[in-house]
Amino acid sequence: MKLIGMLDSPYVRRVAISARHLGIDLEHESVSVFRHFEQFQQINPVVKAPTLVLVLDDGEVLVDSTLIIDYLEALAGPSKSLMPGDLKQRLRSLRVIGLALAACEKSVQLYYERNLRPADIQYQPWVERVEGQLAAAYSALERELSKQPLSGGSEIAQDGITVAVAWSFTNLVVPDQVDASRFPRIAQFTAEAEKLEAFVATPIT
Ligand SMILES: N[C@@H](CCC(=O)N[C@@H](CS)C(=O)NCC(=O)O)C(=O)O
Repeated sequence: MKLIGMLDSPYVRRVAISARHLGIDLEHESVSVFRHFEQFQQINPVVKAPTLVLVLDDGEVLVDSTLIIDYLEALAGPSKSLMPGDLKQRLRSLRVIGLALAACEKSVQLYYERNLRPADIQYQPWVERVEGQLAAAYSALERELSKQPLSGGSEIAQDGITVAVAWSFTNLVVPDQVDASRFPRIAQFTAEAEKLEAFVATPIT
């Protein structure tokens, strides 16, 4: 199976890191949705990163990081799962992942607004709305971490992977939006996660 997309996409990176933790060997091809649009179109006409090419199944493709991870989880089997079996902990994990994915989405929207839309047609009320949503997502995450720390080190799970990937991504693309002193638990957790082998092997830049 081949994972298509750049590692500076948080969605591609969370799939790559999850695959490593699940013990699944994925071939990776760095194709950009912007710089290599036509090449990407040949692989997946919808041009969404990540795309997983299921080489053994006639080159069928799968999109959306969460759906790809769901498939990889099924391949790896329950003993390797990165999701808690306990219902209460699973709910908490889903809540944390949802917030981290919202932070990724809002960071992407701000990045696109700043870098793709010409400055003279940028719409400030929309920008402020997205900035507020991004801050709300990280504030809610910080509260979650103060209630219960995330498992890290060799125990890192899907919630921790997604939080760390999201925080590193926001710091890469819209660093002015995140002040580590306002979100100390997220910043500290990410600093530790970025030292893990799977993170080091899948660098964001
Ligand atoms: N919900 C999707 C979001 C994927 C996404 O938006 N990826 C971006 C790259 S970071 C992309 O494909 N952008 C190109 C486009 O939407 O045209 C996921 O989790 O995979």
